[in-house]
Amino acid sequence: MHRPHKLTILLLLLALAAGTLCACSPFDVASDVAVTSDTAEDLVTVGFSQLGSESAWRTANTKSVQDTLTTENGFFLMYDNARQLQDQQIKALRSFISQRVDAIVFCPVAEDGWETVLGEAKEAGVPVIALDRNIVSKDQPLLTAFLGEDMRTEGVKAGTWLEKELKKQGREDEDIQIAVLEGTEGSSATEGRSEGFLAIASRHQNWHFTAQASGEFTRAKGKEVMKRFLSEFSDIDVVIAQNDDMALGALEAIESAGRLYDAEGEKMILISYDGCKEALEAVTNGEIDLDVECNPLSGPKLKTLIENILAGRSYSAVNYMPEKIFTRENVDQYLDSRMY
Ligand code: GYE
Repeated sequence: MHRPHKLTILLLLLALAAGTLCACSPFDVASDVAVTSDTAEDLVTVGFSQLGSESAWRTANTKSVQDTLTTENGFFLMYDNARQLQDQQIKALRSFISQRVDAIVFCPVAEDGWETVLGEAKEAGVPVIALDRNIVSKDQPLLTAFLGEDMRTEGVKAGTWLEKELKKQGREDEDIQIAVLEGTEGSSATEGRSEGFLAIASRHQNWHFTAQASGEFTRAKGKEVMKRFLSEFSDIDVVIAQNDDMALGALEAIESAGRLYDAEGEKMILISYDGCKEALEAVTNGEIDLDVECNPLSGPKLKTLIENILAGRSYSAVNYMPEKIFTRENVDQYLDSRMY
């Protein structure tokens, strides 16, 4: 592997050991490991640009990568948190390229806008993996590989479940008012889930999208937007929150407005995505009716993918994480072992 970046690692590690590393360094590096020049030579350097820390899901995803790409496993991980700013992600990617890392991993905050920087990575011969979210299809050839979740299929699962649930309740011909708390605008998570759900909704003339707004994948914003929906619309049958944090925020707003049940005692149907522990508890309680899993534990698959790419072994360019759905019927068997 290229000498200059190994030298960079070595200098970073020596600086850490001497306690002289500048606190304004853009990257977090593990500080509790003693690495000698010999081992530094053997480590695979990976630049990881995480898009932010907006949700429990995101925290679990970051942890999975950090717990897997460790020095014990042969990696030197450079981590940057972009705090939802695409410009910051682009800056981090450029920095990784100039440090000649062996591979770049990034979770794209938005689908579009990567063409130039990915072209630079290609030019420099640095393989790039998009993790979790994807980028627009025209730019996908600039990626070495994608490893993430099938957001469109997640949306289809939500729509299909709602179809069955309404039938079960004998409401398949009723007018159904749906409120949607969308995620980050322009992200593949938002686009894919909306598109997948819409594919099913388009079969039902009686499903109406009463309210739709972004809750930015955060609990606080989910609560705020739901509060507004409740004050503007007296009749909401179904709430779809495109992640658990927004669902939990929305639930707080719904419960404090006393609107979980309507005058006829009919429960508002709540659908969420992710499957984090706190939301699964709300599934057990019967507050959330469906949670479509989005699997953040991609670290181990990512490790294998990077190893295959760098060793010149065959690998698949598109890789999806396995995902389930959770309802009151099956949630108990998963709750105890849920780590996030
Ligand atoms: O659902 C949400 C997160 O991109 C799949 O982003 C991910 C989404 C996830 O912040 O909680």
